[in-house]
Amino acid sequence: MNLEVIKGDITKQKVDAIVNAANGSLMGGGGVDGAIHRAGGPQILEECKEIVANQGRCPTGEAVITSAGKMPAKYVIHTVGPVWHGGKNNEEEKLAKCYTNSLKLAVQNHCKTVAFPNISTGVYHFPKEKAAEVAVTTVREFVSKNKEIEKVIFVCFDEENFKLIISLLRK
Ligand code: AR6
Repeated sequence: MNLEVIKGDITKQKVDAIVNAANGSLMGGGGVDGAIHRAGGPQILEECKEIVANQGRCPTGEAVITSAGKMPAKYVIHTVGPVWHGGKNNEEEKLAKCYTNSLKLAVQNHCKTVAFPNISTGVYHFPKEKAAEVAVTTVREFVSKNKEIEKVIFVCFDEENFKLIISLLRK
């Protein structure tokens, strides 16, 4: 099985790339974004500033890559999840794009192991059950077609997401 789930802190993962649930400014924030910038140190923000200077804000569903500073991972892939507005604004499609575009960037940078947080399920209020379905379905489809990715770990910070992802991975 190349899909795994753990309960824990994504900043501690020894993988090629960890994914950050960022916002379009790429200037940091709370939640997992804050934890990643704190653990990685100022280098990550410097690289984000350079990206914004070159290409502007990161649109929802897209992803960019920086180094991981002081964390054990090699890279941070910053993706911008959709804010939940009731489900009629293509939120599911946008969330799926976060997973696909992050994995595409991982492949382009020769990453074999990738860890994801539960994108959009914090302050962006995406319903956790729907978000877990999108995450598992999208990642499963991608890894079945892209053999370069050897392992994807869903790193859940809360019990509810952990249980949802486990039950979907068992199916
Ligand atoms: N490791 C893994 N998961 C974590 C960690 C951690 N250290 N800390 C929190 N989570 P959120 P969003 C989980 O709010 O909803 C930021 O301010 C958390 O339990 O971090 O995509 C950005 O700058 C939740 O399940 O991200 C944006 O403005 C999940 O990470 C905005 O929040 C996502 O929660 C993005 O909102």
